Amino acid sequence: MMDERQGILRGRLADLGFDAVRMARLCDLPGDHLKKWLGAGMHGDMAWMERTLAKRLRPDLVLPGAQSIIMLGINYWPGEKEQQGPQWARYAINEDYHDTVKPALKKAGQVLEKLYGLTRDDYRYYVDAGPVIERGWAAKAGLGFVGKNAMLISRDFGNWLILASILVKTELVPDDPVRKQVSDFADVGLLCGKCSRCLDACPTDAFSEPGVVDARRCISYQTIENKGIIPRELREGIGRHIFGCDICLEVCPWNRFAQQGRELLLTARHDLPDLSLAELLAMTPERYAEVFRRTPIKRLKLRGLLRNACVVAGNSDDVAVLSALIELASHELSMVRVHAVWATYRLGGGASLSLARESETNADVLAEYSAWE
Ligand code: B12
Ligand code: SF4
Ligand code: SF4
Repeated sequence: MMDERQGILRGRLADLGFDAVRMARLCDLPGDHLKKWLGAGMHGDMAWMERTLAKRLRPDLVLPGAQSIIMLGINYWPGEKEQQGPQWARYAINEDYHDTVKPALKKAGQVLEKLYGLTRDDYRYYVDAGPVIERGWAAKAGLGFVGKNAMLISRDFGNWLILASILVKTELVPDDPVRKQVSDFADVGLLCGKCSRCLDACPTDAFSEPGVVDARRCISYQTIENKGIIPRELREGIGRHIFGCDICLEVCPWNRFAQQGRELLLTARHDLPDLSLAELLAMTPERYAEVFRRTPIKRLKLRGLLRNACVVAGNSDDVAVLSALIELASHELSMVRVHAVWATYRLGGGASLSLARESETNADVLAEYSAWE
């Protein structure tokens, strides 16, 4: 079925900076998978995922009367640029996409209003933070397929799309999924064939099965979402990852179709990968606020960044950072001290901590010392 307005809509959305635009008709979602994932506690401390379960499964609870969903992809592939020092997830080396994509979604809403005679109450848009199973709807709309790495993989852009969505109280002509026989959301690995590179490459064994990430074991969760102590057994696997992880995306052969992003909705922060480990370990609150203002990293707070920097330091062989670590082993926050003690021992500097240890009273930090005896 042809619809002229829909053609105009696609063009306008592309002009606004959305690289992929696909539509799906809303329907009930098979909720078993998400319920099982939550039931097994794989969401860790992300309690908001439990609280929003009903809405995630029933878009009509988010927007009563919604009939369609527009799924949008923003290509953020920066081109092949190797990061020498601490590694940042690629999406994070930009100003916060939550802030830069929202204004474009607002304009997209205005386009919808004009074209379809809608009002502000007839649609709702989200990027990442809404109660929408974005990858499921994106697969349904044919924006790509869900890989064994759980990512929505596009045949035009590989693994490098940020997703956004607009629920609309209008019937739009739905697009086909990448293979027509796809009828639900569970076709994980549809175009993966025998490949299992992502599952094999994960350094912390976070995949409980293909397509299912146990967030508690995922570096992305541990370095971004976890606000407390990173479990000891996962620290080594974190390697050089200071914020997020792209390993299971990077190894995917579908990235041969990746194209450099237009950067219409993203503002690159080329300075971030240049920050050395020593600079990160020496961050002051003032410098942290200045450097990470407007980036997604601001939500980590200085304490989270110092914690992650300690883990990266403990995985390095850079003894030049030992003095900074020894200083952090007396930091006012026990969470930072725990990781600084771990890293200091890993770099062979444990003997220098005897004074810090004598004055230590926190149980978590004392447990870290004991682990090294
Ligand atoms: C919570 C969350 C996380 C958690 C949990 C990740 C996970 N795999 O679920 C953590 C913090 C670990 C995380 C990490 C990352 N995330 Co994240 N995350 C989310 C968030 C907010 C919710 C995802 C969710 O509902 N997870 C629960 C699981 C169960 O659902 P799901 O995998 O998304 O959905 C699928 C299943 O339900 C499946 N399904 C249904 N029935 C069945 C049955 C079976 C048997 C199976 C196997 C599957 C299945 O259908 C859905 C689609 O496939 C979304 C945004 C959103 N609102 O959706 C972003 C999102 C998924 N994340 C995103 C990104 C970019 C990342 C990272 C790459 C960030 C980084 N570089 O560090 C990593 C990648 C990790 C990975 N391989 O998944 C993007 C993904 C874009 C894309 N192209 O796929 C999203 C969509 C944000 C966005 N708006 O762009 N993330
Ligand atoms: S993002 Fe990293 S840690 Fe998480 S599942 Fe992928 S490879 Fe494993
Ligand atoms: S790396 Fe291989 S198995 Fe993993 S998502 Fe890509 S194609 Fe699928």
